[in-house]
Amino acid sequence: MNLTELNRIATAMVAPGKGILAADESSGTIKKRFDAIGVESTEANRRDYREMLFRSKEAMSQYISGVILYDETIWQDAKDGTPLIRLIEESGALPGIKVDEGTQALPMCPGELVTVGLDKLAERLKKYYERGARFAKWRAVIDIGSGIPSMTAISVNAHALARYAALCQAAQIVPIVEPEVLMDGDHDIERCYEVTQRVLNKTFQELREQRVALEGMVLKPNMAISGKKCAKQASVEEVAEKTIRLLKACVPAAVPGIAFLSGGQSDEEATAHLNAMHKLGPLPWGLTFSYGRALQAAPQKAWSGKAENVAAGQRAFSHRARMNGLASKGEWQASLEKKAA
Ligand code: 5MM
Repeated sequence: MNLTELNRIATAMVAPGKGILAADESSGTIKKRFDAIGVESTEANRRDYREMLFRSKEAMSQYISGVILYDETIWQDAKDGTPLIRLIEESGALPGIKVDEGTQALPMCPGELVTVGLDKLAERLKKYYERGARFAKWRAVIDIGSGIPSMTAISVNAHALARYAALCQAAQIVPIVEPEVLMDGDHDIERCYEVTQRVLNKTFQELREQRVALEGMVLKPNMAISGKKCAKQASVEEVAEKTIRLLKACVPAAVPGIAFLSGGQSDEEATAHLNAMHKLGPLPWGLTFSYGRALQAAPQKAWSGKAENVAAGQRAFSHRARMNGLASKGEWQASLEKKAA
């Protein structure tokens, strides 16, 4: 393992002004997204959609540091035969790959999930590296509800995240470690804070025990935020203040960067929260976005599966990427959204 190189990649992934595009929707998830815009989820449509994103020059060259791909996409070619992964490399962004194989019910823990995909992971990582992937992603899902999460679910998911991270580093791939505490539910921000704290503490304990080099990884956490159905929604300032307090308490400064998931926040909320956190600096790590929905909802709608809408889709993507790029430096203002509208 070359830790200097892992650290260089991890640092580039969270460079100020840039963030990560999570375009790693599995077949089931992309179908849901396409259903919402009335597009059939065929291999050609998935290719056309992702090709549109990766050929968005402004977004990709100025605001996107890396793209998380799904297995199908990393092997897919653009319409003109160029591998999609080459489009990403040519734009200057780093290609990454989702390597978890989704979740399964956790035995003895009703309503809880464990992420799977460790079997043969070493072999898969080797192939992905040869194809050009320089970082990977594994997502653990922790739900908040009555009596959950259990410490069992937190432990097994943290253990798997650390196993994955160690295998990545051994394969010279930077692991994005994503323990997502879901924002579905009616819990308040304090409960989210308390559960996320337990999850992060356990995750870093496992990472240390399994000898993962913190200098060669990126953390992808949720923010400390009110549940979607909570009657009292915390303000932007409260989310920012609590999230930074939580991360400072749990994430060692050796970690080069933190890149948030958006988790179901609206596009603008996700941008405003990141921006507000940067007002609370200086921060010990790079802090940016690794959004899926909050970067793609607008371009998906603008594109709607029509070739004549490609330019409009690219404009919508570039706008969101620029807004989040500004937020990653604390330079975003709500008025910039209005001007664009
Ligand atoms: C793009 O969504 C990713 C893939 O999800 P599935 O494996 O369920 O298809 C997801 O892992 C994503 O990378 C993160 O959760 C962040 O996405 P959001 O939409 O929460 O920013």
